[in-house]
Amino acid sequence: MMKILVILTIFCHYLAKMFCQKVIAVPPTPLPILYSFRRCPYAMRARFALYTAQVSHEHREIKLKDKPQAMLSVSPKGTVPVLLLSDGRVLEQSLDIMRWALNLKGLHSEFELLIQENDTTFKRSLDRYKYPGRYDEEGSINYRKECENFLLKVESYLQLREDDDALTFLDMALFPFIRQFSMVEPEWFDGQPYPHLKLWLQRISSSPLFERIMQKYGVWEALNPPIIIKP
Ligand SMILES: N[C@@H](CCC(=O)N[C@@H](CS)C(=O)NCC(=O)O)C(=O)O
Repeated sequence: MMKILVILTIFCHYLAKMFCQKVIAVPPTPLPILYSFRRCPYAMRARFALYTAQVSHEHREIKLKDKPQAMLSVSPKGTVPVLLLSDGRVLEQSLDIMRWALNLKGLHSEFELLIQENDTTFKRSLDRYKYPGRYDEEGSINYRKECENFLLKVESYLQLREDDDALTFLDMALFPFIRQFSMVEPEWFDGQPYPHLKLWLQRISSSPLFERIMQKYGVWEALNPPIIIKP
């Protein structure tokens, strides 16, 4: 069994090299390992995908201010989420983890654009809106307005979409960030006219899936028994 795993690891190493993916020389792990931080929106979208695709994995909760060496040695850039696959491949971007878990080959270009905008201009303005003291730039109301340009696009998309319960790749990718926006000034947000967006937020926030991905875990310690997630 061990021999087969070693041969498999070497083969995957070779394949990943061919396709320029990062691979590290670690002993094969029985299950993929997810380094995660509960409130991180990138980690949330990765967990959404892993749970939806029913990928069993080990969950390692980290502190952003005290990242474990085990994580930094597989991914020195030091952001979460990081997924270490059983064959030694390392996925260091939330969208890569989602694509891998959901076995996604391609996405409609309109959705790609929305996700790209979310991860760049919207995220930038959201951070400045959320932490007005941290950035010595324009006032937070201007950043809120910038965020709203994006919200309007999502609202129009949701308005056209058929109502169904299944969470899509786009939902998982955007929801954690838009939820953050809605929580900066909840009373102000309640008074705004985004009927489809509000329903969408409400539907996902109250879903059992969301409750599961937001389960609280203690910070990972190598000596403690592993937290195994079997979605
Ligand atoms: N492009 C990355 C971004 C991940 C990211 O920035 N995560 C934040 C937490 S939400 C992080 O780990 N920051 C490092 C730090 O705060 O030290 C992804 O999509 O996974």
